Amino acid sequence: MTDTDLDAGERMSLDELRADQLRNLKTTVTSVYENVPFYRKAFDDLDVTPDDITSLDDIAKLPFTNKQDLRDNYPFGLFAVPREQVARIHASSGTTGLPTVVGYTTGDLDRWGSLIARSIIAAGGKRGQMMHNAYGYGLFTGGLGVHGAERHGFTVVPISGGQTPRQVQLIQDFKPDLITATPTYLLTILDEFHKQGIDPTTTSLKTAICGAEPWTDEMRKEIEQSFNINAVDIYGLSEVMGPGVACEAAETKDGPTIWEDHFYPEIVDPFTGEVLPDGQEGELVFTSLTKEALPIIRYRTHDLATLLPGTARPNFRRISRITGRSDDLMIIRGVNVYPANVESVLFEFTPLSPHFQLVLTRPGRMDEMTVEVEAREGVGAVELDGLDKLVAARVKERLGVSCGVDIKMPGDLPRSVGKLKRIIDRREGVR
Ligand code: DLL
Repeated sequence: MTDTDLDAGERMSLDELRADQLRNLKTTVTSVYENVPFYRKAFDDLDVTPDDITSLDDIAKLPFTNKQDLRDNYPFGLFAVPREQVARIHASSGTTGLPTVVGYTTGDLDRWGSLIARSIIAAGGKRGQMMHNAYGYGLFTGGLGVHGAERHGFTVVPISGGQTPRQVQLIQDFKPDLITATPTYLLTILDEFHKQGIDPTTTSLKTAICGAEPWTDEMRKEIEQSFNINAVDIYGLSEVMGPGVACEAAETKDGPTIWEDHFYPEIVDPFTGEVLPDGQEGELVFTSLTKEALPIIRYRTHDLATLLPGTARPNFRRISRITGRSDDLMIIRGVNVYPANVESVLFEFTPLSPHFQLVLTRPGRMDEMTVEVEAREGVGAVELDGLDKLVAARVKERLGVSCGVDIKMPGDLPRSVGKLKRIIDRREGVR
């Protein structure tokens, strides 16, 4: 990484960055006030106008936007430009209800592509390299979002998710330097290497850029060692843009750097909405600064994280790894647990593979959680004897929650081709 690899946005001084952010915040706020009836009403309800924004701190005067607001204005009600100026539509399915629909002008797509290139370079990629893109194509922002790298000097292989034997073949034949996939799908690809008898450490791959779902440093180590590559974390969400809102730098691997010249971050108390100081954990909130088709004000992500000072890009703050989404919070006998917490514990046990799911039941009045986890290939009965009890005891010790543990044979659990569903909810009448 040399200074010449940095783009103009990354080279701004802190003063220039703050001035740029304020200028773009004012433009964004004016655009939504004038063009989006939903925001006009929300601003009027709070008695705030674009003229009230004279410093970045004034952002706290603005209303929040929730996923439900996108649904209430389905499909195009929050767009700030005429539909004819929208060049691309994406949507996120969500588990219930209407999808949330997002749109991009050609300018938005250009900026997105530049941020993808910036992310790949931060991740350790170099222009001229080939990228095997195994994020799903279609309405999901992962595939087509990352694909934007093709206009910035990268060769993109648009394989999408699925057809796993073919993924292995194309990695072997095309010899890409970079791979993009959810961490759990990368594990599925890893299994396929073993199945085909190919040593995954011998591929051309140097870097994996993984995101779209929570994963732990333990999982990173598993991926890095199994493929003999670097693995970095990329974060994003469709309502704010898609992949590339933030990305980790290869040299520090200390949490995704937020591309703050385009997205202004805040952390708020998830219950009261009060803005919290940097360093305190809470819900991530983003305001877009440069989007035209769907500018978004103080979007409540439901992702729980901490804002940290910049390192590899000193002027841009980082997010800690996402602990979990508030939607994935399980409250087991009064104790809060996220799947990632369980993932960290399971990695302590070498006979266990990284393939696991959490089954929720409610046999009586209380919720119960059973950890279903596969043994690693080749592990014998002796090593597994009594291991379920040891794992349950360790989960209790580390997370404070009692659970059942059911150790499965390799291949017994469903595999991911994209975002993995970790929580299987079998509680009657819940949700
Ligand atoms: O998942 C965009 C994306 C695609 C990001 C590819 C990275 C790579 P959505 O489908 O709208 O967009 O889902 C967004 O996924 O609010 C988080 O809960 C979760 N998420 C995304 N990246 C990460 C990450 C894409 N690195 C939701 N770590 C977000 C943890 C992540 N969770």
